[in-house]
Amino acid sequence: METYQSMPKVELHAHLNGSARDSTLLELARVLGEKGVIVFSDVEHVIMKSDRSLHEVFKLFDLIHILTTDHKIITRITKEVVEDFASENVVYLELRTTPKKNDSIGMTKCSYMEAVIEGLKAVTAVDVAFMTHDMDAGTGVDSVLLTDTCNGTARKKIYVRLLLSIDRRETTEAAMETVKLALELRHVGVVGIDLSGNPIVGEWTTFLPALKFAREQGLCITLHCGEVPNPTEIGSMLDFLPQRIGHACCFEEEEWKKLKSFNIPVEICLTSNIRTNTISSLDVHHFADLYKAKHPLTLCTDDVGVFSTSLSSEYKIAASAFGLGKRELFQLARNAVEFVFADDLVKSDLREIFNSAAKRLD
Ligand code: 6MZ
Repeated sequence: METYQSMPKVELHAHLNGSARDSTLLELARVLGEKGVIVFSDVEHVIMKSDRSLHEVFKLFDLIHILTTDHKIITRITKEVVEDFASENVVYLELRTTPKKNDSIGMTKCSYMEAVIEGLKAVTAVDVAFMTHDMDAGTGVDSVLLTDTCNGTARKKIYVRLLLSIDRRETTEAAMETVKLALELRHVGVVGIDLSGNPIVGEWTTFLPALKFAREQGLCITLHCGEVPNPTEIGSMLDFLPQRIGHACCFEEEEWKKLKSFNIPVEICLTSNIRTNTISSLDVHHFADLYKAKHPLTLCTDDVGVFSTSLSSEYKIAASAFGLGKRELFQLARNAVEFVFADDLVKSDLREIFNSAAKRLD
């Protein structure tokens, strides 16, 4: 495990609220239990349950959203999630979250995102580079090296970029509002749009106008694609030519052909796919075929908290399930740099980070 922990890694598919620590969720549940808003013992059981169907996962998200409905809590969770990823040597994190509106507590999609950005600023354990002008204002490559050896103390650094998620329950107007917000927040590291949420809810055509607009305006797009069998939707999503897709579990022959011919990178979430029974076992997971075909792919966590995993664990699982060695996994992590939504300056810095790490690889 140490091998995978110490290796620099790139995380491109992590949902903010799904990555919250269990300990934080339990603490929040206890407080709401004391206030009589929820029954703590019922909630504790749901949070600690380890095996969940895809349907149960979305019920859990509804519960998590009850626990995290507060600006201060969003800030805290963001801070903790970034610290957790940085502590396992994730050098670039693309964190996605669904901006939420809640009139009863004066939360708008914009104030929700401000709370997320506060969380990025609140991180003290590591240096966080998230403003898009960090590079211009900084000293180039030196400003983002993995460690800063001034005063003899090594400080970790992590790049964070944000994706705003459109929930499949949303209307065209709500999706458009999210895209407009993303455009306003580009200077604080918002680089793209994700389409996620319960895959059996909503129609592709509802989100298409907002996604098209996002693309016209220069935002990058990643789509949750093929979490359930739905050939028509999968075909339309691939024809849209998103920069990346997540999961790609329930593809048929035709769809694999299309994916490969379009060369769209896939965000692979092994533990999530197995825990939700979207894929029956790692022996039949599409990672093996895509890897063999040299199709662009990247290992990701999806929801570290919900699925009790970490990016290092995902690497370890891939190593043992698919018989890959340390060098192959290092190369897999390194390849992910080419699929990040951040600009070329960030990419070239990340390449540098991997180049120096490669020299230390024995
Ligand atoms: C689809 C998922 C997901 O946005 O509140 N989400 N959507 N498939 C998945 N795989 C199992 N995991 C998470 O984070 C939680 C939200 O992310 C989406 C769901 O919409 C969930 O409500 P945020 O930070």
